[in-house]
Amino acid sequence: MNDGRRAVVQRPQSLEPLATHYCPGCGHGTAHKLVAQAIDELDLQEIAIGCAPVGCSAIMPRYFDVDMILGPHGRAPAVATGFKRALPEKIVFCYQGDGDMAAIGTAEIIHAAARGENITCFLINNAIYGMTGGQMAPTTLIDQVTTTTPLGRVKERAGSPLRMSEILATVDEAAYVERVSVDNPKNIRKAQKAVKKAFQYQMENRGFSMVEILSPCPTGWRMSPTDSRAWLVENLMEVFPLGLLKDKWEEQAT
Ligand SMILES: Cc1ncc(C[n+]2csc(CCOP(=O)(O)OP(=O)(O)O)c2C)c(N)n1
Ligand code: SF4
Repeated sequence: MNDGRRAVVQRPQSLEPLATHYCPGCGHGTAHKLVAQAIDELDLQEIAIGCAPVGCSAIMPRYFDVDMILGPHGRAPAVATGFKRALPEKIVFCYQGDGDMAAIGTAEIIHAAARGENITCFLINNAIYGMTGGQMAPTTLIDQVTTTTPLGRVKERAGSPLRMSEILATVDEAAYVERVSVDNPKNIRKAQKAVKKAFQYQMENRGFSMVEILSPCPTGWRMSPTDSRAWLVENLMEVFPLGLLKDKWEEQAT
């Protein structure tokens, strides 16, 4: 703006001025913005290194104006470990879908947390494999219809949804674990705080942090963007309740 007024809403400097390939109503765009805003606010653009996943957000290095690398499916925390150990002055983050983190990448994330790696991980949980056509993920809800569970996920055959945040919160060396959502502006503001805090913990050498972000996938869920937000609140949040699961530093202080 050149008339002396400041724009209220601006694109974060850490995001390229590009339209994304995400479907209408997809939560990845909002999650990207939250990560980029935190990078801007904490002045990390020159020292951040992002480890992108395989999944719909595999193309995210194109959207971010920070150093990024694409890890093999599920391996982002292992790649991030290497970067952080070799370049401890950098701020290293992983961004993973639930299929990426909770299926093929289960070992990498749990062991990164168990080692207390000083990295920041974001889990974008849409309870489905978005990119490959909407198959069941470990996070898929009981009775949820997917292309591989056309009659709904059956517990007796396919088990129950994995709650990664609850699992990681039990790991001794994990410092900070919180679950947030991008379904409405109020929750997006809370998510923004959590994303920023996770980066701050790394900056302060406090250890492993993870923020799980509940995120709509209207295409995979076969719903409109509006209906998918309502479905997220009514169903996903029931199984994946929002809130702080662990803050080792706050616990130690009390
Ligand atoms: C080693 C390997 N196995 C399987 C695949 C196929 N694959 C690509 S993306 C994906 C799942 C993506 O789902 P998710 O991580 O939940 O991300 P979303 O697309 O929903 O954001 C799978 C199984 C692959 N690319 N590489
Ligand atoms: S398939 Fe789902 S996760 Fe992938 S871009 Fe579309 S809405 Fe987003």
